[in-house]
Amino acid sequence: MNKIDLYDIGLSERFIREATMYGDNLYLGRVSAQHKDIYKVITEKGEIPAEVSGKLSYSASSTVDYPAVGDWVMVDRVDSKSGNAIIHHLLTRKSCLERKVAGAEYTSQIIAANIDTVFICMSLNNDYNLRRIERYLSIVWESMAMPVIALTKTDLCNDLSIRLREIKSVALGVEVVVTSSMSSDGYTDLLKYLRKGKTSAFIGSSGVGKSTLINRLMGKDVLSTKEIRAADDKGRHTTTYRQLLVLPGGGVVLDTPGMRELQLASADLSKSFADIQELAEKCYFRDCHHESEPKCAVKKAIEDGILPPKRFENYKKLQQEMKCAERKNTMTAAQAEKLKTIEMMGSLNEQKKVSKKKKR
Ligand SMILES: Nc1nc2c(ncn2[C@@H]2O[C@H](COP(=O)(O)OP(=O)(O)O)[C@@H](O)[C@H]2O)c(=O)[nH]1
Ligand SMILES: [Mg+2]
Ligand SMILES: [Zn+2]
Repeated sequence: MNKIDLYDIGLSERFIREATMYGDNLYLGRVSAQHKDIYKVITEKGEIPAEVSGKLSYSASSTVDYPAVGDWVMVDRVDSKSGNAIIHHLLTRKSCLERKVAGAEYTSQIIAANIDTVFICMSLNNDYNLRRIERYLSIVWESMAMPVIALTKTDLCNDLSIRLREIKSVALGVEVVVTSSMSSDGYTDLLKYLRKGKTSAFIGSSGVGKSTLINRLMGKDVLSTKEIRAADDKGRHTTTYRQLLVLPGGGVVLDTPGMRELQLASADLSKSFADIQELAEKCYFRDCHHESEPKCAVKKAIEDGILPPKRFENYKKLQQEMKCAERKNTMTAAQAEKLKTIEMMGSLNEQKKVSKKKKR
């Protein structure tokens, strides 16, 4: 096996500096896949299976404290000759794409860590939805990665210029690329974001063509496409397997299969709705809810036809969702804290009992 240059797959000085804190007996690696408790980690000697140490697992208070795909970690070996490697430490994430797990009370899940560019994929036929773009943008801005909108299936759209104008009006200051799998150069606009050492993630509804795009970039079919068919959408999310792939032309990409609607774990509306936030500063009341307050600049903009009402409704909806998610997040932290205290008290009592017994 050739030696892998970890810089090619996203390593930077920042991680190396942090790694030196952990001494000489551990090695740097990047999580490339996860399957339940077993991870795959790319080290300088290749991709190896790994699991987290008991200590890391014990100190984790929620799922976000566990390694996720894209994470840089410290492992105890670089090859798998002697069984699974042990992941001892998780290095600080520079970006982190998070979502709320559908149906779960308050669990959020890391979709991917240390991503530079997130391609928000949307097809120009069935999946086209401006409100969804606003949602995805709010999530990606929060992640600290750079969003780029990748429109797919351009071949199935005959009013591209209208669509582009609509999208640009909701995706303020975000770059938009158009792609099609029907022409051989239909994905070349993505290439400028995919350089050696850069990591990109593809997110978007099932069936929009994420895997197809990645296969084109890889130059071969590494991902199965057409997993989900319109006619029987449900129950066909066979793969929920996320993996980092190293592109032949440099750069690392991550497919995110099997995701339904992306629910907010946290979001940053200040960039995705910069226009509304700017208007709000002109409201008469500082804490204006833009409902029935007098001299509301947001309501006025809607009346004047400057701000589309649907955009404003979506803003309110996402804001509400964010509040709920935040409430639930703080609840978890508080509960986890309480649980720890109870456990600690329990073990203290045990210790006391033991020492009392000893005295007698
Ligand atoms: N017409 C057309 N079909 C496409 C395009 N991209 C993908 N498809 C088709 O859309 C279906 C779903 O694609 P897939 O890559 O599996 O979507 P994913 O679920 O986002 O990974 C497949 O049948 C693809 O062949 C495109 O640009 N144009
Ligand atoms: Mg796919
Ligand atoms: Zn107002």
